[in-house]
Amino acid sequence: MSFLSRVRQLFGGDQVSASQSSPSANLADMPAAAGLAGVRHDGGKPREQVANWDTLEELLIDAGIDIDTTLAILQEVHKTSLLGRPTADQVIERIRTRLTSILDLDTTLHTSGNPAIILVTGVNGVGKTSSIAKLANMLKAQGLSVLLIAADTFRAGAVDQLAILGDRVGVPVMRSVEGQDPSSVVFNGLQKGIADHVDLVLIDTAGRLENKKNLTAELQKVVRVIESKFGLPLSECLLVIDATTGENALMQARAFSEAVPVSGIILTKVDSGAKGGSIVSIARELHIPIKLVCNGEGLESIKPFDKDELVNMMLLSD
Ligand SMILES: Nc1nc2c(ncn2[C@@H]2O[C@H](COP(=O)(O)OP(=O)(O)O)[C@@H](O)[C@H]2O)c(=O)[nH]1
Ligand SMILES: [Mg+2]
Repeated sequence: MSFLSRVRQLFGGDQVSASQSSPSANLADMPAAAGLAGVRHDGGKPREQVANWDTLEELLIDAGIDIDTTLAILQEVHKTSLLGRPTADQVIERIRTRLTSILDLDTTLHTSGNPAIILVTGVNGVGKTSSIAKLANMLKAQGLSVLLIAADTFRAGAVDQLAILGDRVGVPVMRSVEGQDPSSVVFNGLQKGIADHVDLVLIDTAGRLENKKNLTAELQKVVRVIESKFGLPLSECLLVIDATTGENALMQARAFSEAVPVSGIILTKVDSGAKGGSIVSIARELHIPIKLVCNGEGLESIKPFDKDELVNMMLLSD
């Protein structure tokens, strides 16, 4: 059932008050969440209505939004609802407005440079390598010449995977061997990219966050090589987040943005039915915009981020 339908159940339609409409009278038996104690002004309100706010809190958390962000959203929604009982549509509109404003960040993808350099990071399995192929395909269709650099030298098969995808897209790949220092692959790749006058270089990296210290050092060395050996700025440092990841996504975003200057997010697997609410937490806490969204396995399944579409996905999808 969608978020909207659940809220309709809780708060009723336009004309109906919360206590009359709620089919789940036993909601009143639910314990009030301690966390909202400082937020609520429940004095004199029916217990069911209090419970409705608790359930609303659970719905937001179920959608992947962290507790702090959930409380901040509810605080605002609740504040503006003190006069009279809000209807479901009013509650949804307030949540929609709040989510949209949190996601309202600059989503421009920077693709110009000499060459433009886009570093792609993220933990294993989130979709870095496939997103790079999709992005290369998209940028090639825009008339840009692209070189891929296979700097995930940690995982066996990672280089072959990128090479196969590069072939499919029709763009060259700077290969590496397993265990090679990623920054040396990037060095070789950039030399080739500059010599060949490519417009844009996309760099694939390893993502074993469980060995955070090494990964951080490795990524920082890659950035140093680009900036100091070539005097080139990073056009983008994109972090790939899997929409099916819950609260852990915020931890991933914190860890990577401590290591490298993350400029945007590629949100993958939105076709999986996940609500992707974790992205709201990331936007609110770290102000990192989503720049691209992937919704399938095909090369074409990448598109620029649209905040209204994502908010609809969170509120309207089952
Ligand atoms: N359904 C779906 N699958 C995806 C999407 N993006 C990546 N995948 C799949 O996720 C798996 C891991 O992707 P990969 O690019 O190898 O992740 P990496 O380890 O971060 O490089 C692969 O099976 C991809 O096909 C997406 O947007 N939708
Ligand atoms: Mg990969």
